[in-house]
Amino acid sequence: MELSRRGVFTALVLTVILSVSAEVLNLSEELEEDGYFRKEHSLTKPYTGAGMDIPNWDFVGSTMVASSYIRLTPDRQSKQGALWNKIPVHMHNWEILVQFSVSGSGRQLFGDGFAFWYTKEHAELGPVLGNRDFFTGLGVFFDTYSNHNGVHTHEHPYISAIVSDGGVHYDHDKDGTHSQVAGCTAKFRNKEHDTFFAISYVDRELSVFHNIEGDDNWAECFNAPNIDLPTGYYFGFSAATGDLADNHDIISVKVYDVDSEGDENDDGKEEIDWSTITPKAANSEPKRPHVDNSIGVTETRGFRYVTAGIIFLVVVTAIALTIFYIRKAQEEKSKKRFF
Ligand SMILES: [Ca+2]
Repeated sequence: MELSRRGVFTALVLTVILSVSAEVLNLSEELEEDGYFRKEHSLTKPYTGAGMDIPNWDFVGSTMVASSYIRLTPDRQSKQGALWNKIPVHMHNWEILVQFSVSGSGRQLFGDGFAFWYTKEHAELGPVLGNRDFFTGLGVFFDTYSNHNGVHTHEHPYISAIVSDGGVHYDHDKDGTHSQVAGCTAKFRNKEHDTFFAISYVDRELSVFHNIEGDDNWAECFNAPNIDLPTGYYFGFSAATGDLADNHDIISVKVYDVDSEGDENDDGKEEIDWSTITPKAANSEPKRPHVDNSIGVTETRGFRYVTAGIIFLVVVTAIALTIFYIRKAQEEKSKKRFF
């Protein structure tokens, strides 16, 4: 049975929406039989095997496994936790469907958020929403707290993506938007109903969707073409709290191998070795220096006014002095005439 890319994605969406119905269980089984569902990269209840381990998954930091969720951080300050798939991903085209939950007691202030990863590195805690900085690969950020105290270009919570070859520093004070591929605002926190996101990477096109309103509607957050991601990297999730906190939970992960038209190209073209390409996004925002918020837009504008004022004073003084000396010279001349 052959499914088109869109068909597979529709199937995934249906799987989530109607996950309890027998019909969809059949669909899941069908996908699995056809080799589309990748069990080794997926995570469903019950999580643990015979012991406390989760088969194929590592968890580090504050991560705690409960019976119905995996909590990356509790609603407490200064925590970092992560959950990583142990098996490198050898599919070039994939789709991932994640049920998640972000909740906490904070009404106005909460943070910091969680991230999805597809990176070369694996299970290293750090400052980027619980993961290491200078990562190699893809990071999709679900950032609940705005660190950017200056002029806002978007509201939080904010979903954004960064593709890095290992040389991009995540600028936390700018919420990482300095180097983002694209992003969108999504109010996914403290929902009574189930919340989901889906990421599709097919034919070098990266798409992020969310389903957070409890009405079974999937919304496209963004779609970005010309994204290079090699095979052989790892899927992972991480989260962090700081002065502000939240529970960041992963409930289920479903990964699908997606057949693409590109894969079926048998017209004699040289085959690309996807394992050796460098992660790259053609349209990401160019690297630019960090500007500290203390010299924000207002101060910069103020500085410009002062500079303009000084130039104006210098010019006016020069004109006044010129007029003064011309007048003085004329007076001297007329005096000479009288005496
Ligand atoms: Ca932030």
